Amino acid sequence: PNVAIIGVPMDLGADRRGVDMGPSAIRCAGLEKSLLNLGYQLFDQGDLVVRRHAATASCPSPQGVGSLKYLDEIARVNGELSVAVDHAMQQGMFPLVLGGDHSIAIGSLSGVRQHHEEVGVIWFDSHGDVNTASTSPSGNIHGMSLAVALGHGDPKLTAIGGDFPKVKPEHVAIVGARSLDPGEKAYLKQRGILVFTMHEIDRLGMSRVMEQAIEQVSRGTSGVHLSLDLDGLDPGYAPGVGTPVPGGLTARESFLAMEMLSDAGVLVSAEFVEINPILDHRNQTAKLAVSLIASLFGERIL
Ligand code: DIR
Ligand code: MN
Ligand code: MN
Ligand code: MN
Repeated sequence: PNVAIIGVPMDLGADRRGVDMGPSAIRCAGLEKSLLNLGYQLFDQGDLVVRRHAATASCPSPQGVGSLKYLDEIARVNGELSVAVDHAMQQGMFPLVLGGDHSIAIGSLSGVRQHHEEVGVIWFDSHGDVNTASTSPSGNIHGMSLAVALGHGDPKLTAIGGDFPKVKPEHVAIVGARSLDPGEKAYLKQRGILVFTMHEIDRLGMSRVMEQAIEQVSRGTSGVHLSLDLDGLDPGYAPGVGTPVPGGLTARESFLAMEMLSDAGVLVSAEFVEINPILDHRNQTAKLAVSLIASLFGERIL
């Protein structure tokens, strides 16, 4: 089993510097060693290039403007990511994408879609990321990427890798939601998307939630993509994220989710996003991400 690592130092989708250092933080936390120990062969493709003109390269960057901030560069990078994921899968490798902000799910899912006509998605996040330009309170594209994958958004984004929806609503499960904008609630209800908010996780427990989530995204699909936003975890465990939301998943619940997903044997690709090392304590969040990745790739306690 070969793993292709693709780093995407994207921060334009969150309009906040620091999350561009995510791929380095995850590598520094020992990703390679931990996957090698599990018997995988790694092909680290390095990082895609994210172009920043002088103004957005400064720190803090001046606030972007408009309802789709930095649209053109985000579209360009996601086009490249789609191709990189496509190529990795063509070579029989499992693409492991390191963010970067969550706008990169657009390219990841577009790439996976080239190999799986019906792709399931576990969207692990405190947010829904189903805003569009008209519902977004921020104009930040990282809050729109799931909607784009479902076919709703600016054509420059929805057309990446082909002008069709990359995912169907019935093949998606959101896990960990606790911060949804009004337009997102309407969007999710209208399309009947399966959302396990913190309420369901508390009532049912993560075990039953993941059973149901995996069942939903596996039915009628040939592969499942995990899109894991570290802010799905409680900020007590994952403080190094740009938009922390209290009342989140514990490390234990998150490990169980990874183990169950791994045991299901349906996963074809994954991404870990939104780690911001300059908001972190001693790279704690990236280290947690590496442990979660290890569980996802089969590491067990005994
Ligand atoms: C908010 C925040 N819903 C927005 N979204 C975030 O700006 O659209 N997603 N942080 O991960
Ligand atoms: Mn997100
Ligand atoms: Mn989030
Ligand atoms: Mn179907």
